[in-house]
Amino acid sequence: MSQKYDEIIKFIIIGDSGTGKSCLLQSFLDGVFHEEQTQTIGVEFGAKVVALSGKRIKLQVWDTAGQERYRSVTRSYYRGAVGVMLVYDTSKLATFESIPTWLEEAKRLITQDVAFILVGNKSDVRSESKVSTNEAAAFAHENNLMFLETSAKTGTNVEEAFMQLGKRAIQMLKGPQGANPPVNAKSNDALVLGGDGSVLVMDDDTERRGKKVCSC
Ligand SMILES: Nc1nc2c(ncn2[C@@H]2O[C@H](COP(=O)(O)OP(=O)(O)O)[C@@H](O)[C@H]2O)c(=O)[nH]1
Ligand SMILES: [Mg+2]
Repeated sequence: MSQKYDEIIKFIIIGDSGTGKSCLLQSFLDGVFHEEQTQTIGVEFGAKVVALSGKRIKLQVWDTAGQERYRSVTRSYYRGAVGVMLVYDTSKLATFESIPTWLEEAKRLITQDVAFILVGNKSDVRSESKVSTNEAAAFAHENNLMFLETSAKTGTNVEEAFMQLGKRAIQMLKGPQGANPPVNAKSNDALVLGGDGSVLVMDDDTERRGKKVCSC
């Protein structure tokens, strides 16, 4: 079923395998955490219509669907993205140390303006080797990224992370003087507008694909 919306924008989620990317997407879409997710429930991407800047914005969020395990996230995955969620696991330092590489890769492959949010997921996990919040915040500040710690398990800050990224992306698309607004997509599910003006063609069947991507 397609919901009515004014504009549609593409987000992508990147970061090391096991950081909770698929769970974050699932939690955002459904508002629940699937601890024992079966192999068929995961999605490669999902969409949700949200109210932002007085408009109904369809956030179409792409999940790497396991490609990230082999560091083989394709160029087409990045194409047209106006928002990037960079995810690390707050209880695993190595996943935070990978963030600069993911950021460079995204900047290299996305040629248009794009908004970034750094997300430290699994904030519910108590760990002695927890990634320092201050250090992550400092990295985010230096690199002009927004930053939030989330838990896909409890739902803490999940909605906020997507909404903040949405707000920043919309502001960016509109430009400082409201110039360069995204073309209205009306209620046509077949178009995804990229920040570079590219149009990706979708059909309703691809709206939510049932492949194994989340083991949460
Ligand atoms: N405690 C906790 N576990 C999580 C959270 N998010 C994901 N997980 C678990 O982390 C594992 C990897 O999650 P998944 O979404 O498949 O990671 P992905 O490889 O980045 O897509 C699964 O076992 C999840 O149950 C979270 O916020 N808290
Ligand atoms: Mg996944």
